[in-house]
Amino acid sequence: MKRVLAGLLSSVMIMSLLAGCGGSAPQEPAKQEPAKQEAAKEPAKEPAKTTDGAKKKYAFIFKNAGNPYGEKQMEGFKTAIEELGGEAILKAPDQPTAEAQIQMIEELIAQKVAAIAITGNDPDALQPALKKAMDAGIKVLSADSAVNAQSRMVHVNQADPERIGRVEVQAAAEMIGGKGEIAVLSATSQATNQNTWIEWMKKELEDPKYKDVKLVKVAYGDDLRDKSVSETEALLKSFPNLKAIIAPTTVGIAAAGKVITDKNLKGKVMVTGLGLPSEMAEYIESGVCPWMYLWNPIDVGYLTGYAADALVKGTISGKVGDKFKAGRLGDKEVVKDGDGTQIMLGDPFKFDAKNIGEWKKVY
Ligand code: RAM
Repeated sequence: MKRVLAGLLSSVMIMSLLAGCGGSAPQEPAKQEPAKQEAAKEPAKEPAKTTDGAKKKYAFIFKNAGNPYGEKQMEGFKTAIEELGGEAILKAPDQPTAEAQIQMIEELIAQKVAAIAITGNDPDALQPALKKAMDAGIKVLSADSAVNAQSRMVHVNQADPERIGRVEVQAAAEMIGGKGEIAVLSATSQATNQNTWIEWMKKELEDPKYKDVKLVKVAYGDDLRDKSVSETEALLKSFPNLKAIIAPTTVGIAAAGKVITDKNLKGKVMVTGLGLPSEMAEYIESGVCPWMYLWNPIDVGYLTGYAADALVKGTISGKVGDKFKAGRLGDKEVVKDGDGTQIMLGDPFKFDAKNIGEWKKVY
């Protein structure tokens, strides 16, 4: 069942997203690269072994420990690496800082891993450490939250950031009847993924149809549960007329859901954003969060594992047009991303009272 649902995700998500948004469907379908003639390359047959016969090591560093979303991503990465015959090393610092990640990168360089995949806590601060890793022959890629183009060979992106940002504003505006104060509860102030989505939220808000919607604050809960709770409480205190909170982080949205529930503010302050179905089901079922979005974090990790292996085996180098087979996710292609390159997983998927019962069992 789990696998069937996970597999169904990519095929049903565009339909559901478009069908489920009522009058406020996302602006544009994601731009698909046209199909190319050349077929994707099969991963090399030989298992991921070093010359002395030991399994090659593939590392994944998440933002910080204790985040169930990060655990799902790392679970997908591990599955992929084990399917490929390698050894997965999963790491996450206690605090979501670049400094803590730099220390881990240094350790992994000393361990002579074959690849480092990282969900970056800062777009630029990791550059010296990641360049050092690449100079040592380690294949480096980012996933979920990008590092700058000079610090990586390719980025694994969950979905189009423009769609992610715009759809969250559309949801909040619809929930509050197009009028009132809204706030964003984000992760850390340096997180590349959240900051990019927030930029797109602000662009969406420039549309005159949102003239009565006012973004009063962007708060940062740092993807820490307690801080996200206290930041939600502070928002409610500072903005007594607040009508909605958009949390583009699974930790933030779950904290906001809890605070709004505990304070009996259901229906008065709406919660939406990006949430993990298993953590948000109770708030979606109760109506505190009428609907929210996400992608499959297990698949983000799984795709990252296959991309890391394709870099290690030389099937891809991270340049536009490179193709590879990503296990059960099928053929994937490297596309442009600003001055760097990326591999796209899919589209954001809408979770609401109708489908949350199924999805909460999956991730
Ligand atoms: C949190 C993390 C992660 C982000 C999700 C939506 O778990 O910040 O990076 O992708 O939320």
